[in-house]
Amino acid sequence: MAHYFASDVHLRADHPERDRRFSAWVGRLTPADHLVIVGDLCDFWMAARRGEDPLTGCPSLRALAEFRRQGGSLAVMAGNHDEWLCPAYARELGAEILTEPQDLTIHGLRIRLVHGHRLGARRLWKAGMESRGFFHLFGRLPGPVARGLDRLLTWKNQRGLLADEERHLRVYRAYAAACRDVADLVVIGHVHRPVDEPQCRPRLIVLGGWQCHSSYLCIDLSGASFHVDHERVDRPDPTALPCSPH
Ligand SMILES: [Mn+2]
Repeated sequence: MAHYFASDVHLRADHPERDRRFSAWVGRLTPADHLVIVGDLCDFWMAARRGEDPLTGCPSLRALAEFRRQGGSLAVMAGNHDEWLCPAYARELGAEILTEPQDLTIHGLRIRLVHGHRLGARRLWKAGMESRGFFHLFGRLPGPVARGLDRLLTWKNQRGLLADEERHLRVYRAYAAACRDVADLVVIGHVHRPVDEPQCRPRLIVLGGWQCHSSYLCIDLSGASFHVDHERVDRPDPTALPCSPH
């Protein structure tokens, strides 16, 4: 029995390799395991445009529902991409929805969980995209317009990616340091570059996105171990750069 944490899978129908890889990983969990998704399980594009019927055609969501049906424990925290999909996660997947910040103690290890987009590093225009109004508007746009907007946002995110990641990581490190009285381990998502800083107190782990690797945290009786697996990415998304935007 183990506790697993992953985030930023960014499931979307036009990236089936990522979907297959994550669903295979979920399929290897046992019914005695616990899984926490720390935000952005689904990408905004899918969340906005398939909100009423999220399970159809998505192997990863079906795998999560099956994991839950067999007795596995599933909890999901909202990210900036999928906040409006949380009622569907609860209804369709049987997931417990976690609010942030979330504090857990597992085998004596005190853990602070947040997705990371609300810690103060994101740009104001991105915060505007998290509103329910924008979500519904995007969901009603004609397909070609939505895809064009999606490509524009991806391009804009990629342009400033390294600086953006560094800005977030500075904020994350300060946040983790401020949690030292309440946590031994601070686990954050949103930034897609996986980071583990075991020398820090508390230890900071950025779970990393699933665009071009599989990464997750496992906590069991032997402690906390962070896994980043590049080898299972047999066919990376052709559009993915070393790390993709959050
Ligand atoms: Mn995010």
